[in-house]
Amino acid sequence: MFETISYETRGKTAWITLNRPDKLNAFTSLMHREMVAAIKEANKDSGVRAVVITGAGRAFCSGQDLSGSTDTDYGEVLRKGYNPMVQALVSMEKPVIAAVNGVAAGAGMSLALACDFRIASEKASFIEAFIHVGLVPDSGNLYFLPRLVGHAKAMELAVLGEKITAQQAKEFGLVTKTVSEEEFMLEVETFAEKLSNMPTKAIGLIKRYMNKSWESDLNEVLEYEAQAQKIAGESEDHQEGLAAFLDKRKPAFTGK
Ligand code: T3D
Repeated sequence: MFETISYETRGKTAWITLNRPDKLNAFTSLMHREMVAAIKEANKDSGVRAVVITGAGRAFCSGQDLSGSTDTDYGEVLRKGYNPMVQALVSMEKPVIAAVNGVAAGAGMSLALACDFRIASEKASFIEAFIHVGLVPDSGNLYFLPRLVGHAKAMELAVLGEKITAQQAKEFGLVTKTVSEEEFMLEVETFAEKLSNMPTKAIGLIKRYMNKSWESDLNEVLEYEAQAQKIAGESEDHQEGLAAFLDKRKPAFTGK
């Protein structure tokens, strides 16, 4: 179905794997289009309640393919390629995990930052590679990075472009957890399964309004919370959560 990525569902989780291992999964315009199609597919499939994005081979993603591009207007590359991908990820009201199996460089790091959670293999590393080719961080990197690590650290990473280890990324608050190479996939599967059994609607609402909160004042956020709680309060999962609490049993959420 896809040339540059693979897409499969396992249980309630959709797995999107960047699949150009000989180029360390570098982005091409086809990969942008395929990513958007895969994200939309996961979004519209009501059986999918968590999404994992990872890389084939030893890398997560090395950013823009520097070997084959004939595009000279990078603004258009971003508007047509990267930006729709980031927007599709952020607007998907399901949890998205970046399973960072290896190096995440340039726009590959941006892709990881645009996900809701990052689990890093001990072998993973992160590099704001843009500066080394005279470019600026893109694909939401300037938005997400300072929000995740704070302004000072974001400036340091973006301007100096030094590679950081998974452990450093954990210390800076970039990743949820780091896991040994041997346990990495099992840990990602377990984490995705946990998320996929949670109240998906409520997670989607948290994601929607937490993102909006960055551009809002307190009164707006208070109103967003009221709107979100009205929707969550009318969900089947809320009823199930209440019933399970009263019955002293584990809830069986369906995502509805
Ligand atoms: O349209 C636009 O350009 C604007 C948008 C820009 C967004 C961006 O992402 S700009 C930043 C682009 N990415 C980079 O600058 C990263 C370039 N790659 C590296 O710095 C290093 O490869 C890594 C730090 C990612 C990994 O280093 P290492 O030592 O583990 O591997 P390597 O030996 O450098 O790479 C292995 C192979 O992958 C090698 O090919 P070969 O020699 O075995 O045939 C290398 O050329 C290839 N490769 C790695 N990254 C890319 C790539 N090929 C094409 N594009 C790449 N980005």
